[in-house]
Amino acid sequence: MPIDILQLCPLMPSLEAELASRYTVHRWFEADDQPAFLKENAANIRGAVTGGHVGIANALADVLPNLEIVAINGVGFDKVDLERARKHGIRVSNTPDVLTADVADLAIGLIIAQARQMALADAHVRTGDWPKAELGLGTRVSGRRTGIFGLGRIGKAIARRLEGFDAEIAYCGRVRQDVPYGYCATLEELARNCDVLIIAAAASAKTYHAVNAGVIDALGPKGVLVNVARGSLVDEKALVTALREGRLGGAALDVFENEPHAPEELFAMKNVVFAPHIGSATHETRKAMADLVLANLAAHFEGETLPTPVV
Ligand code: 8YV
Repeated sequence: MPIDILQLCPLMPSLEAELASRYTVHRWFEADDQPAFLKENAANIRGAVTGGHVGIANALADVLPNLEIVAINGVGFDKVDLERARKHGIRVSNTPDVLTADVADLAIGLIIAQARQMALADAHVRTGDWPKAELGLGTRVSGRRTGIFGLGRIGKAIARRLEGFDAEIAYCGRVRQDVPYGYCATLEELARNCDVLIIAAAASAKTYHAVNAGVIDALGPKGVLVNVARGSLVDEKALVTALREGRLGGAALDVFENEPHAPEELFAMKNVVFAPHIGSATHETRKAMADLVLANLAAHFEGETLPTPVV
């Protein structure tokens, strides 16, 4: 008997094809009549595949009585209620490590793009403005004081890359670590002591809106906020207000509170750089993530230990 899997969001075509060859896949995000779908299929669903930014709502998990595993195609598990999963004996897996380098690369790319006005520079050439006027000056990246909030796998990979830019590196995290970087006990202290603040911490109830108006003001009118973690870590309203009032120097954002929507108030600001949540979006990494999703599902249904378990 093929195993029924619920797919909660679009996935890379090759992963979708592989899933379809191994399981009976139900595409939840395309179900027109969800109540009717559940009536017919809910009892058969034994696995769910979802994105890190999508997770699974408790309201849905509650009506899947035979759900055994939630395989997340991403490292973040903030959209899955782990307590509930533990209570109901549901396994949860994610895709750590394989995306670390890409997310760290993007953080560095965003820092440079914001400081050296890469998007404006590109447009300056394409639109034919170059012969008419010079592009204004940017800001030096090398040697800048850089703060990292969250010195986990991704935070450390960002720090290693920043070493190559002779950056003065400090961090703030759950614990002080044995690393050659400055430690700040609070995020506000970190913000006060850096020019670029990179958010690389996991999203949780504890880190919700960790970057608030106080932190933004501590970063100040010359400071730049870079977020490659989750939108929920930043109070986006406070960020928009600070940028509008010139109380913050700039921002480079890959993640937002209400994806796929970024705050429109920022669209015209030249000191803001955007990316549409592409931290892990390379062929190489998405393939490695897909392999892990498949390996976790296969291990579970064969009664083996999960390669990358969260629960
Ligand atoms: C992806 C992510 O955008 O790893 C995560 O937690 O948010 C990203 O890698 C997403 O999960 C792809 O499904």
